[in-house]
Amino acid sequence: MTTDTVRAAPEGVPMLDVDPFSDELLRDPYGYHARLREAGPVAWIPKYGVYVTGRHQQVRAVFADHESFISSAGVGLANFNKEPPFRPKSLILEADPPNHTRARTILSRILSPRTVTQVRESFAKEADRLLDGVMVSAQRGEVVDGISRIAEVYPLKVFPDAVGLEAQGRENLLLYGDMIFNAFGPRNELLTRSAQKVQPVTAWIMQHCQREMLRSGGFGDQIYQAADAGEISHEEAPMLVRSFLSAGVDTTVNGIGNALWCLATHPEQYATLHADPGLARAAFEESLRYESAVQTFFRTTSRDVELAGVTIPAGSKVLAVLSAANRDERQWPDAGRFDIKRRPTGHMAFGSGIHGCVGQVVARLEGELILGGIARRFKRIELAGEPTRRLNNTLRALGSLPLRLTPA
Ligand code: OVM
Repeated sequence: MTTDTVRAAPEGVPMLDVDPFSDELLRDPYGYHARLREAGPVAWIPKYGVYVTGRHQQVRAVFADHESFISSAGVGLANFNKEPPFRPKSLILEADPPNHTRARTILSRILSPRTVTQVRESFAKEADRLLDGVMVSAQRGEVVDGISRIAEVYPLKVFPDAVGLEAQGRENLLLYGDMIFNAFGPRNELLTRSAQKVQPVTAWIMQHCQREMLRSGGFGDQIYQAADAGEISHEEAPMLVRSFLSAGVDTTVNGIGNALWCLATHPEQYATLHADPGLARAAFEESLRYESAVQTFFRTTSRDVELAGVTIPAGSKVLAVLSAANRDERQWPDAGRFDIKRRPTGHMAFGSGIHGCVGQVVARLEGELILGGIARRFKRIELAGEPTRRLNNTLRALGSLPLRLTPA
């Protein structure tokens, strides 16, 4: 089956004749998101023959009902019950209970709030070190690229350090992330191009999931300790380390990059943050709502299931547009306004339910430390040129973000 198969909308379901994975809509998705929410609580995309929802209530309902909207058939467009997965399935992302529960229990223990108190000091030191270097550039009057100097550097340092990965070759993590997040979409140009490097990058990733490659005591080693304790098999352990290396870098890179973009384009909001750097955590949270790094995930129906009055037949793919839910006026007053004082509890940028981001405490720590460090050092943050986009089927990503940072 090709992705060009056009299928008529099921009776009573509004049709949305768009390609959400086209360059045009990936570049600027917000007009289509508004049309998606207006079309109805559930709509149909003929190009891919999938159901789609972009309202907060329904996105939340899909994630809440993990027995009807399953993950084991893949959380991308591809249905793993009909075609083989492009890589061995993730033991946590692409799994349902009870298998999912075993993996989730281990990862949520390793990435617990207690862990965050343990790594906080070293993460803070690295943020300070990085931003002191940015300060030197700013004092010289140089334009700083918020992506290559800040957003890519910081997560690529602190998270792999915590996992226990050697320093050499970490750029592979960015290439791998780009590829797997493209692979949740259709087999378009974007996927084809990023998948060209798949062999050497995948080999590097899998090699670095082995116990001998991981510092003792790090997040990776702790997975092997769980295997020693009999919670998972020793064959499963490297696959769970792979989840760290898949989900832990490109997500936070873009969470931070998008937050910098939000602040640079909303000077009055940055002034508020600069006046009270204690708002850093709230500012990061609002930027996740407003400009979500992970835009979409699919689910697959395990049975005929009703969603907002529409009966979705078993075996259907359902596209949940997290970023559209995050700007749904039904949920958020003045949804299109970036407001760091909003406290957007219940946003969908980390998903929700049993598959809700297991690393969110670490992601928030990284965002808070970078935004707080910037807020304390700089009076203003402004665009010094046009940002460029790095298009990805799932991630909202910037390729470059030229910034003028004014020391306080
Ligand atoms: C995984 C995985 C990969 C990508 C994303 C993700 C957002 C998880 O391999 O488990 O969660």
